[in-house]
Amino acid sequence: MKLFFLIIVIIGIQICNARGCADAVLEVTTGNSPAWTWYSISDSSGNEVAPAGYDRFDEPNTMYTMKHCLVPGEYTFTINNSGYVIRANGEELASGEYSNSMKTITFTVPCDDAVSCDDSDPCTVDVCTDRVCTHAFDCSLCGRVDTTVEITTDNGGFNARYYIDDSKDNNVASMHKNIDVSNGSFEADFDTTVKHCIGPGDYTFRNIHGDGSYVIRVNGEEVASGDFKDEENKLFNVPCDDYNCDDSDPCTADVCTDRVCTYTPDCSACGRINTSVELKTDDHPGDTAYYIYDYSSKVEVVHVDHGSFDERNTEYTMNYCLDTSDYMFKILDSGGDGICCESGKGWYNVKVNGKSAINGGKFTGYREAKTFLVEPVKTESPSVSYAPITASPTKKPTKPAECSSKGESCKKNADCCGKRCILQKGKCKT
Ligand SMILES: [Ca+2]
Ligand SMILES: [Ca+2]
Repeated sequence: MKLFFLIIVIIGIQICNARGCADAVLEVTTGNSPAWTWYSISDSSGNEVAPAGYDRFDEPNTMYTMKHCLVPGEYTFTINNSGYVIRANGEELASGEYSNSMKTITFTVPCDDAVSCDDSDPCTVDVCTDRVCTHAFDCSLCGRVDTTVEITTDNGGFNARYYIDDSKDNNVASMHKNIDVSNGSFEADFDTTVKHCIGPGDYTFRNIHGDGSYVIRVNGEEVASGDFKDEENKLFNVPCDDYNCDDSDPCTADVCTDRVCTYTPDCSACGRINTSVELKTDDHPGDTAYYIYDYSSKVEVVHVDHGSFDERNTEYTMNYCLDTSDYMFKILDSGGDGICCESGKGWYNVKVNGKSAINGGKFTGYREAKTFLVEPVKTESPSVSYAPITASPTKKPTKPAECSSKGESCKKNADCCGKRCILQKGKCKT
């Protein structure tokens, strides 16, 4: 006679106090080989919200109780080598007898009202109907463009996935489709159309796993298509047309020309000053790094790490919009011999408003640091003589506001009777 010792173990207690979040209780009953028991819960976007890998369960024939906080919606639940019961706020949603193989099912956490259905996505209308949340896309709500992906899969369709990344490699949309194949429906094809709202710009469609094909349409117009292959990358563009170009960067001017967005750096748009770092690499570009920090507050504003440059003896230009202040520019060379001239003739030139502020490249050791001033463009009057420099309230160091007479003391490079104060000893000479 076989004796089953049923011990109840409670792990992973969470307090569900987030808005609309249900107390989901999962009871998992292990079999004779608890080491093989694992489960995973993914939301309708394919994001894993409650994973439990191997080695979590070690008692045979034991019921473990796990708590998770799940917002209303549809979930995919995969479990291996176990029996299970899923409850939300005490109501049983799904259950299954012990099975020594892997099972995948879907279950829905019900909603109470539209508020509990809020998916934080401004492009969807969130409604609770018959206790089920729906999130219908309405791209006009968020000023984005109606983009659909039509997928036709065949035998591999049980695990079709794709991702859409923007030109900065940020993922903006994705789809995972897991079909339950436990009934052996390998021959079943399925077609599906998935809708997204994405902004104008260039995108990469990456599909991973599955067979079949896809068509991407923007406002109903086909922009890309292909076969599902492992790791296929396909570029496509969402035109701007009537939609606003907006890269969320206040320091760029966003313009739609011939249905293509351009984002031109414009530091004046955000009240800052154009500062560029021009740099020519030497024979070891990976050795070079630099950063810029505010000299007074020591706050780092630019950080370009080792490995950011990969082309030898090549000129790079990096543009930044910086606030008026004194800054420290520090360049690093992990080779310890500067970027000139032992191996290649590298250099750097930091420009403020297009004019060189500091430059160099031939330094010994691992680093060189120089300070420079970022200030607004000096306003000059159309007359022949130099006008007093218009100083911003935070500009430093302060420049003399009035012209000094010949022979008087002056600061080097300051205005001095229509010329620049040129003497090292600081006397005006015109
Ligand atoms: Ca929404
Ligand atoms: Ca912008």
